[in-house]
Amino acid sequence: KTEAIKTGTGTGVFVGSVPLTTTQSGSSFQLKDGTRGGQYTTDMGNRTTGNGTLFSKSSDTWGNGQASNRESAAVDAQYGAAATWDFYKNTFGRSGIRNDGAGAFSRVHYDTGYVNAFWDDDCFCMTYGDGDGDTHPLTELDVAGHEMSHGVTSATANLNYSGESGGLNEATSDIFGNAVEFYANLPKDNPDYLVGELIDINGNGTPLRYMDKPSKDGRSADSWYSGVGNLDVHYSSGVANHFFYLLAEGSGAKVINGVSYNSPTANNVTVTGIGRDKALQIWYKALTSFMTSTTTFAQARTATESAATALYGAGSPELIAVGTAWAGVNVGT
Ligand code: ASN
Ligand code: ZN
Repeated sequence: KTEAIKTGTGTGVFVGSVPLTTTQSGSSFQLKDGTRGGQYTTDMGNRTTGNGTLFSKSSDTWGNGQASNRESAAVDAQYGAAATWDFYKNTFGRSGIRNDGAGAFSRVHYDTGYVNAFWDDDCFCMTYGDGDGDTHPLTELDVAGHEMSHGVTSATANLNYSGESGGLNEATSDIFGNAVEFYANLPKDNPDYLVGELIDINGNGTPLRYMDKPSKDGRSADSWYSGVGNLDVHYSSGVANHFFYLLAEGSGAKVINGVSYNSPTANNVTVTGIGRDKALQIWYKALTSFMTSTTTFAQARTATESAATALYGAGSPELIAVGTAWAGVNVGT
């Protein structure tokens, strides 16, 4: 059959109405993107094995915004993979998760009542559950960016997923996941420093994590202490999430896109932010050039200082801000 690259329209649960790059194959359309490494989305049919069935139909209009329509979560997933691709390409010049031009596929409707989403290096694929009661898919953009960034970490620093390096691994995913949300800048998913604020995983409308003050979730660390590496990696991540927020936005109270933040610091430090764009360049350079599988928070400070020196110069205000932000989370003071 003749294949052609098309532009369809989708309405996701969380992304709202968005354009999607699709494939026409003969008389049918597929949720497959020939412009970004062939990324596609499949329906797992609530199974946990196999790779599901490619979304395919006779028109190029997908989903209706309701979770009960099986295409809606697929629209979110397909858009999330595209936005993540574009974010890495246009921000860092990275071509796909492994920087080899290969696209990752996404699997939706995994299992029943599955309240998680995960990246898997082996299938080179993304998987989403439908959440509690199969009515709350985990397909928000910052989750998509978070999970696929686990693939980027695997392909680069390969931070071990336990202890302090595990916290850095998780923080890397939160940092880049939220950056994908800022990159896409969708009216229906206001960019913020909250993780998973739309998926209502707690059932009371609160986000999963807060980067300005990680302890707002009741469990995450705001700053480093001896033994922070014994926390679950989703809570020790707070140290580096908080560092990143401070570096980008600075300490104290701030309103960004209508969301109020108030970021405290350790050691009575005042941090002046250098902006999200520079903070992202520093984190990416540190991850891809200076961190290793066993990097600790103290070594992450050195890695980001090396990155800031390489990018902005010795004695640059950016380098000084990196040190101040780490001091604000009690690392290396
Ligand atoms: N959603 C989880 C995460 O990315 C999956 C896991 O436990 N790795 O952190
Ligand atoms: Zn994660």
